[in-house]
Amino acid sequence: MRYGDRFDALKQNMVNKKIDYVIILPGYNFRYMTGLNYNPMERLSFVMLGSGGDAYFFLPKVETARIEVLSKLNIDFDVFMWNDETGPGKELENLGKVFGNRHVKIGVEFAHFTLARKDQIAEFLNNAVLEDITEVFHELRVRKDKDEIRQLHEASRLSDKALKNVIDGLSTGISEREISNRIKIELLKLGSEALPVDFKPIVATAENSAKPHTQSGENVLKKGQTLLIDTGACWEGYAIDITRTFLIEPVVSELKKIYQTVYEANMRAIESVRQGIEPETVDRIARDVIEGAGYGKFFTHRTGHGIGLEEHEPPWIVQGNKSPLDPGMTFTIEPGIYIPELGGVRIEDNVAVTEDGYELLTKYPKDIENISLEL
Ligand SMILES: [Mn+2]
Repeated sequence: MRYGDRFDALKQNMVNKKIDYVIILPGYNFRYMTGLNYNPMERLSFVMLGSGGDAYFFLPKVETARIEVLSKLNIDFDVFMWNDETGPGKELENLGKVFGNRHVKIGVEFAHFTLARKDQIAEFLNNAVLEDITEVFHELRVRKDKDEIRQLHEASRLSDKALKNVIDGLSTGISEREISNRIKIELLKLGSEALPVDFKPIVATAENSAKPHTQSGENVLKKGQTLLIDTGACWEGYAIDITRTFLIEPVVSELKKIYQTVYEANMRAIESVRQGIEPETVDRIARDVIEGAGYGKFFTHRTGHGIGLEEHEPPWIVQGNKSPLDPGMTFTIEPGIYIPELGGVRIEDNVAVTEDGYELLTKYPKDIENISLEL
């Protein structure tokens, strides 16, 4: 049912933008439209939708089982299948008869539609003009429905459990990389989908935690340090993005002051979330707290980004973004202070805008008592 709705919404958008067809390659937009999650690698595979409501799945024969899933979507479609012996050429030619020599405008996702793909189907494209539809999909996906919010809640539950299990088993002398591996193992044991991006989990101690997107390495956990963990489970394609910074006692008082400042920035920004507010205002609220404490120049990134299938997606919680927040939008609030030589603190939560305010998706405790560890 909801997939049919998504097809209708896309169709409407295509009509408005005078796009005749879209071609969607396997990836998160393909998954959003069909629920199918697979990687055909070099084999040419896509769905093509017409603004008149016609749909075509172009698949290698080895993916025949996908048809069964597609047939439950409540959408009408034709299937074009090719096999490894003959290659996709002949079937592509057959599909091309749908628009023939007409000068059609075809929407593709420029970020995924490589020049190699374009070359592969150059003859099929014939007189077509290609247009980027990245924004069209961002627009379709930015307001999450009830099911999507539910997937995020489930991903959050798994994230919290994995984080707790790892923290409970922590001791000094363990390397960042080992902590990172333990989190991955816990997440997978709990049934999380394989993480969609390989930069997570970020586990960083001491000076390393002062680099917002650092790599986990050989540094071992010691008393007096910060331990920053940025991770998140993935459920049905929807990934949570949570960061907690732990203080390995005893720590110098400046680290506690920094922690409390980031905590306050995080809380104030979250509490400001409601429909109609501009993202740049939310960013400003977090920034004001940090600037007020004298750490402004150490908060070196935007306050947040949207979460969902793509993990970093609109809405961007950043200065200059004046597009008001709407119910269903989900994003991170992740202020941080990063001081070279001393360490960094980031506290990242995920929120969903609701009709009457916001809903906090990440529940892991973040008050200073709970994140101060005696190891
Ligand atoms: Mn993030």
